[in-house]
Formats: sequence, structure tokens, C-alpha cells
Amino acid sequence: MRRQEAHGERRPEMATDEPGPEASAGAPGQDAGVVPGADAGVVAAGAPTTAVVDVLVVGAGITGIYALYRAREAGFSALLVEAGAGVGGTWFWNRYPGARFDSESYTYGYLFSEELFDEWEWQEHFAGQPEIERYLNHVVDRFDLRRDIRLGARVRAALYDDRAGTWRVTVDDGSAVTAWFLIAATGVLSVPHFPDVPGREGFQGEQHHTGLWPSEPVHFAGRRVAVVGTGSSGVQLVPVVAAEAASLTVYQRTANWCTPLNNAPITPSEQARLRSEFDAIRHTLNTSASGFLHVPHDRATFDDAAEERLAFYEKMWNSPGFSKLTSHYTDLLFDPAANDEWCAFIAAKVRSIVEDPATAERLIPNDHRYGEHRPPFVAGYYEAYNRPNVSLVDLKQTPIVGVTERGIETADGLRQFDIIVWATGFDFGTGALLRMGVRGRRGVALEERWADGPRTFLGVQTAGFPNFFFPGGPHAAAGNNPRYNGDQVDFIIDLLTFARRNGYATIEVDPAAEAEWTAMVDRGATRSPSFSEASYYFGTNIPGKPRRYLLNSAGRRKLFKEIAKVVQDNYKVFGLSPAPADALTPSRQA
Ligand code: NA7
Repeated sequence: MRRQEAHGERRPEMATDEPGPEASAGAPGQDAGVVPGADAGVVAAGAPTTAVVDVLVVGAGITGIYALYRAREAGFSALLVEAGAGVGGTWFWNRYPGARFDSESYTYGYLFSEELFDEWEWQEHFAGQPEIERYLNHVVDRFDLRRDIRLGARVRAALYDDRAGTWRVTVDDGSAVTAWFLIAATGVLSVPHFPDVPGREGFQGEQHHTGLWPSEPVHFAGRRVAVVGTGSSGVQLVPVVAAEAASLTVYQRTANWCTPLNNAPITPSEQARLRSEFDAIRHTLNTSASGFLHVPHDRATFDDAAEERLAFYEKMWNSPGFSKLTSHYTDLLFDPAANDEWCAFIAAKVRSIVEDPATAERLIPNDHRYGEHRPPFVAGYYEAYNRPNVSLVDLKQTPIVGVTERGIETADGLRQFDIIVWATGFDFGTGALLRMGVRGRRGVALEERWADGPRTFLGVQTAGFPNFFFPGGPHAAAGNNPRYNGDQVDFIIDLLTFARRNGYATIEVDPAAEAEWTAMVDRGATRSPSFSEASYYFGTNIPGKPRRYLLNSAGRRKLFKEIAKVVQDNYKVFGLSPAPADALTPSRQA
């Protein structure tokens, strides 16, 4: 048997008369010669050929990197394939000027290693994209993960082989991978959405999507620029472009309740405090409902007198990032009157910042309350409209008619541009999973099974797709994403380890448990506090997409509770079965 260089650690117990990886990968249906934890004779990462691994991770974002780390630490052979030319996922693709965290840097990064936490000094409370990308590259090198990462490799198809119990995954670099377990860490904001505007392809200038930003710098200086979209990405980009471009025209369909991010450098004494409080920080982040460090408030709006409320709102306005949601009055999202007061406060701020009253009015939302859409956090956004080179077009009054070779035509005429930036969002939640050619038992397509929206158990598995997991996908988070996604990765790797220890190779969730979790998500989505149906969390920004809730409406505590129950019950909710009869016994026990 020709054995190629193993990319994982060499397994001394692997006898040479065992079926080779090429045979296994070439025809898993006839040759199920590998079980999890047993031989994983795989090829070097980067080689466009065939590999066999215990765990194949798709996506080198923050979740995928962690899944690779955990899988390897648990003794599984693992490979990660990533479509991008670098690691980082969202933080690789969204490299537009102004892109940055709006969760505190040290709450978003990894917590599995105190050494890592100690040695990486985030420069700002809310790091910008270049620093985030550097951090993720550092993690990959620090834990020697790069040797198991293949970049520039987009998954084209993932087929479950009923007979062998393995996944056969084909990648667009010409390679194929056979894996026992397939972990799609493909992200929720990874398929950019371009609006279906007539003539878009024919524009003769430059055009970019914030979520597909090129590595080479885009030069705005002296150019006429359009930014379409005023979600979190658009409002981060606008002040940066405004400072450089000859002119900037912002096309807004829906105004958002933007409040200041209140970023700042992390001082040496703060760095020292972060280090010394690592255990407490990790504990809070690993247990809090939101996955943030912010301390919840203990008062409701009308517990305070008008004057006290004003002082509190001022304090909130000046507080960092999401604390405006997590540390606000307890009834902010439950009592419309309470919410209206906060909105009135923000509206007054907008009017006080934006000099042109008509522009100010257009920037104030009139169709949703605070928290019904994902709130963006800004630095210099409203101020940008005071520059003479910046103007705002309200698409509700003058909708886009089309894009011509020279610019954007709205109901009130054509404006000419050198650059158009589409900050128009993503096919959230399910976009990437449904484009990966996933076929489960009996060839059933994931897009068929989810034709009416995703059905999941804990946002990690769907029935009929054994050994297929999707942490950080639909029904996953409702707070600081990496914390939820990390909980799911931990759960999955622990489950895989349990299965291996007990001689199981096939893991498939009970459809009844899936139905229950999905119904719970749907029920919660109609209750306060929830995002409105107009938000992309219901998929409504994508024409034809089923209107189903895509987050975990019950929150993290419910996830914890369910996980504890499942573990306590020895994972019985998952159908666990041994590998096909001719497969090897797992060689390693956890
Ligand atoms: P978002 O938040 O989905 O924002 C997309 C923006 O693009 C939003 O203002 C949309 O207006 C606008 N949009 C979408 N389609 C159109 C069309 N056809 N015409 C005009 N305007 C349009 O995406 P972001 O990238 O800003 O943020 C995504 C996430 O990244 C964010 O939530 C954070 O988690 C980080 P609409 O509101 O739909 O009227």
C-alpha cells in the first residue's frame, strides 16, 4: 500500500495490512476500513488529492479554527478546508475600511488557553479587522493548526455514504476528502447578498461588496463613491470613505438606531487587569446569557424619575458597544413605552449632531423600535453627514430604478459614480450551508429538507444527515457569537469523543428532538424580546427565502440546559450506532 505522508501525528498502531486511505476514500461504500480514532492515513494539507480523516471542518473562521483545535486535542485526525486565501472567515472577507468588532476584543477571542489570552495584547477594546486577522493567524500558528488547513479550497459537494457511514466531500481544487464526521463551520454571514437591481453587472466603474472586499486597497481619494446599505457594515464604512472621497452618496432604505461604539485603546493597566482577572472573565463569558462581560441593570425604566432616566440614557450613550442592550433598563425590550423613551433620546442626539434638519429626520428610524433590528454601533457616522461632500438618498422616497454604466438611477434621476459599494448584507444563517451540495441519507438534499426553513436540534444537527454538524449556523446564537459557537463546538467534540469511547461511529439526532427544538425556536421568535420579522434574522432580506427565525430564540441558558440534559442522558437523543461490520475498532480511547 502506498502511504502518503501523514499530516496528523503518525499512528504507530496502524498496521500496514489495513486498507489504505486511497482505497477507502475512493470507494467508501465498499471499503469502510476506517473508524473514528482509528487509522487516519491522510495526505498533507495543501495536496489536491484524496484524504481520509476522522473530522473534516469546513471554514477557517473563529468557529472552524476552534473546531479543528478541539478535534485534534481530542485525538481525532482532522483537516480543515477553507475557500478563502487566508484564515479568518468573516474577518478575512469583511476587510472593508472601518470593519471592526462591536463585541469587546477580549470577549470575542478564544478562552481555551490562558497563555494565549496572556500573550495576545489587543490594542483596542474593539479591534479593527487587520488586528483581528492577525490574531486569528497567530492562533493558527501558535497551536500549529496550519498544517491541517487547506486554503483556497471551496467545498462543492458533501455526500453521505449510507453504506460506509462516511462523508465524501469534493473540493473545487480537485481534491476529495472522506470523513467520518463533517463539521460545517461555514458561518452565518458568509454569503454576501447583492440586490437584484437591473443593470448592476453593466456598471463600468469599480464595485465591491463589503463582505467580499479585495485584499488590494481600494482608493477612494478624489473619487465619486456610492454606498448602498446602512446596516452595521455600511455605517462603519461611511465615515472612512467620507474622509477620503471627493463625494460620497449614501443610499439608505431603512434608517437604523445607531449609537456610539465608544472604542478606546486598551491601556497598560487595563491589560494587566485583564490578565489578572482571566479566570473570572472566562467564567462570566462562559456562563452569562449574552456572552458579554456587561453587568445587567437592576431597574426598569419607570422606576426612575424623568431626570434620572435622562442621566441613565446619557450614561448608556457613552457606554461601550452592546452594553446599550445588555446593561439597559430591564424592560427596554419588553415595554414599548420604555423603548420609545430611549428611541426619543437617540433621535434627539441625531438631531443635535446632524446639522441639516432634513437629513437628520431621514436618519431617524420611523418603522421599528430599538432592538428590533440588530443595532449598529458607530464612530463618527452621524457626523459624516455634516461634511459638504456627503449626501443621503432615502430609497423609501426615491427607490433605485437601476444601475447604468455610469451610476445609480433612482426615481429622481441618475447620479454618476466611480465606485459603488454594496453594503447590502448577507444570506444569513443558512446561506452557506445550502450552497454546499450537502446530501444526507438516500441522497436527500439539505436544501430540500430545509425548504421551509432550517430544522435543527440545538443548532448543531439535522435528522437524516448523520455525522453532519454545523456549529455557529442557524438556531445557534443570540448574543456574542463566538461564545455560543464555542459552546456548540465543545458539545460536538465531546459527543464525538463519547461515541468513540463507546464504539459508535454514527451519530444521528432523533427527529422528534429536532422537531421540538425547532418548534421552540419558532415559538420564541414571536415573543418579546425578539427581533422583528423585518430583520434579516428571519431571512426576509432574501427574496424567496422562507420566513423562519434563524437564531436561538430561547437564548444561551436554554442551550446550556438542553446540553446538560443530553449529556446526563448519555446522548440518547442521538441515535448512536457502531461502524459497519467490517470497519476497524477505534484504536484510541479518550
Ligand atoms: P445588514 O445589516 O443586513 O444591512 C444591509 C443593508 O443593506 C440594510 O441597510 C438594507 O436595508 C440594505 N439593503 C439590502 N438590500 C437592499 C436593496 N435592494 N436596496 C437598498 N438597500 C438594501 O448587513 P451588514 O453587512 O450591514 O451587517 C451584517 C452583520 O454584520 C451585522 O448584523 C453584524 O452582525 C455584522 P434594509 O434594512 O433591508 O431596508
